[in-house]
Amino acid sequence: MFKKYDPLKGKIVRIIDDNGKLLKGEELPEIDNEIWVKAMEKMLFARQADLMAVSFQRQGRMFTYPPNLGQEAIATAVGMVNKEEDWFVPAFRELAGWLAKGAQLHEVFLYFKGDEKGSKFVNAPHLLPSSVPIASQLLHAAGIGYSLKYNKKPGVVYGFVGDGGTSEGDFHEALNFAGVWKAPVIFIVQNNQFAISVPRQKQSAAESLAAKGIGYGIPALHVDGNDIMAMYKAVKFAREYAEAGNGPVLIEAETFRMGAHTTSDDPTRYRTAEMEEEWSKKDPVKRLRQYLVSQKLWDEAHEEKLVEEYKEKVEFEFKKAEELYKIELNEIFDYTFEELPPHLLKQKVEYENYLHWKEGRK
Ligand SMILES: Cc1ncc(C[n+]2csc(CCOP(=O)(O)OP(=O)(O)O)c2C)c(N)n1
Repeated sequence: MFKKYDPLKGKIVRIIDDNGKLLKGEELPEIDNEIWVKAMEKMLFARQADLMAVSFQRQGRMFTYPPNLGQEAIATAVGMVNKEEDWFVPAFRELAGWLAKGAQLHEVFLYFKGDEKGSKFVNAPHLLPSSVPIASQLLHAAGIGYSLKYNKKPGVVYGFVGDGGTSEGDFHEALNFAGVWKAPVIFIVQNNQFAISVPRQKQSAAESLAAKGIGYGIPALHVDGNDIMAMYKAVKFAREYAEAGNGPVLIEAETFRMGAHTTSDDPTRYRTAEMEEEWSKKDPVKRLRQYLVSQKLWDEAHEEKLVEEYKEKVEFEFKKAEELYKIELNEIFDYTFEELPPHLLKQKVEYENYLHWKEGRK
């Protein structure tokens, strides 16, 4: 596969076109069509949860949130390939993957409400919390991979990063370490064309981000990240390669963030409506939908019914997060200093007084 799709020769892994049709010279992965139906359901659920997360934030019920809209195929494909013993090391824009790994949606909401309990993932022991310091998570991914190898344990690690993250020192250190030690890590670069407002062309002079892997002796694939079949094929291949003891793989998944960077960002200030329009034709959900419709496995009425069910489920999970969201005043002050310095003690007393005053007004 590395030969057929050599990124240094400008090759990109792509199986279906923008209308969900099999491309000439390509073959569908050998899996039952029903599995694509399941994948479609997973992508749709993640999309619904994501859209509603943005609206909860707009209602003032949650803090800053990074929308996944348009990127769902990548983490969904990883979820399809994932095995229980594998480790998932996220950045912060891989909701479908966290859910595939066993995260409960209310935990995700709790995290974005600022409650640390949301990072515990009680049913997902091999899922790390979101990582906001860009690319720092990849060092953890490399370390976990090395540990699996050293302790002769099964499984691989999926380490996520964005295009901007590939300019960070941590990215290079992690790749160097994983390459030298042949750690079973699959580095997944979600190239969504922008790092906040910085476009991909200004991010790096490298012809592809996949090429950065090759620089470290890590074989790489450049994949159409909006083609779930291509992503599935690439991740499955990479998993087998890494698990067989051959070392890491880097996958550059070419995609587009259709929403804002976060709910605090306004993308109209740095990208054009034409660009958004162009990429909307490549929407991963649309493409799989078109494939499934052509196979008579999907129709509009079924999708509408599912979306209604998903809306209720997301609402239920969000209410659960709201009920669980209880932060005691002490928790804000307790964990940094053994003894609270006077200026913080003053703030704490002031805030306690404010809370008493507020209580008295009820
Ligand atoms: C070390 C570090 N520097 C800067 C930031 C501020 N920051 C948050 S997101 C972001 C851009 C990340 O872009 P990219 O890696 O392409 O991922 P994307 O957000 O597009 O998924 C930056 C610079 C940060 N969180 N951490």
